[in-house]
Amino acid sequence: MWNPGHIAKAKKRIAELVKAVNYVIEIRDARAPFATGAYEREKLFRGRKSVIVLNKADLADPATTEEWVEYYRKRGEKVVTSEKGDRSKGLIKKLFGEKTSARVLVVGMPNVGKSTFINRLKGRRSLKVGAVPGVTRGVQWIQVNERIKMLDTPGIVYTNLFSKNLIAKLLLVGCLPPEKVEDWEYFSLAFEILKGRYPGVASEIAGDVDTFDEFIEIYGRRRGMLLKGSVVDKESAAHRFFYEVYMGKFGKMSFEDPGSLPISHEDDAIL
Ligand SMILES: Nc1nc2c(ncn2[C@@H]2O[C@H](COP(=O)(O)OP(=O)(O)OP(=O)(O)O)[C@@H](O)[C@H]2O)c(=O)[nH]1
Ligand SMILES: [Mg+2]
Repeated sequence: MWNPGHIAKAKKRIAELVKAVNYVIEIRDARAPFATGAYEREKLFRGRKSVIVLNKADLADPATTEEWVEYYRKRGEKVVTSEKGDRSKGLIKKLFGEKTSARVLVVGMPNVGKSTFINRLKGRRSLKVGAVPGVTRGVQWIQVNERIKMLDTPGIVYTNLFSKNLIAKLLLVGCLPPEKVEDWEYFSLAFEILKGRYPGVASEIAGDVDTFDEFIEIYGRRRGMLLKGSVVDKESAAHRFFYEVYMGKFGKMSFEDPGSLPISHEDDAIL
């Protein structure tokens, strides 16, 4: 599975850099806040004050996001939501209140919107962002305003992605590039999760289908993704389909809710 050298390196650097900050902002995807927290949180943060940001809230089901906010608040976590179009001033107030100064480490999985979030706070695009995981490769300090400095970092994940459910959900929100998913089983599982929660997405495209194989055959043909002899290029079609899902093309969707959680990512592995 996907664990390029730069992720392992990034974790090492983060473990060092956390010593130089007094605040950690943890960016998660509002569509799957549990799955997108699958990294060594306690080990990395060393007891620093932290806040969970449920980002891309504009792509998630608003009622489910509300449930997540409550869930984390009840557990004593500070949590805020963020979405496309949020203004810098309001966000800074929500995050820091009247605090005089802060040095902040921004962490999270690949593609959850870390760099975008820092740009949003700064009020202009100073960091490179992109629609595929793995855009930020190194760490970089950004002066957000006179009193707040932020450190952008590359995306991190568990070194060992042991849970199939977890992999499927990370695929649905774009933390894992579909091209790097070697086993078709993960596409099928992700499709089951999507179809279980939003049956209309599959049926609108392909009618009444049971399996991902049947679905992608129809989807690929409708998109004209054909090889020689009019055979559907299933692999490319699958990649394109999951790209469209994570980019929010099929509307607002949430892939987890607090009521249906395993207790830990380790428990998720045996489900
Ligand atoms: N709809 C929506 N898209 C967002 C939001 N935040 C970020 N994005 C998009 O998500 C993609 C990833 O954004 P980045 O800021 O590059 O994410 P990152 O976490 O820095 O990614 P890496 O550096 O690859 O780990 C880009 O296409 C952004 O435009 C959001 O709140 N809403
Ligand atoms: Mg980035």
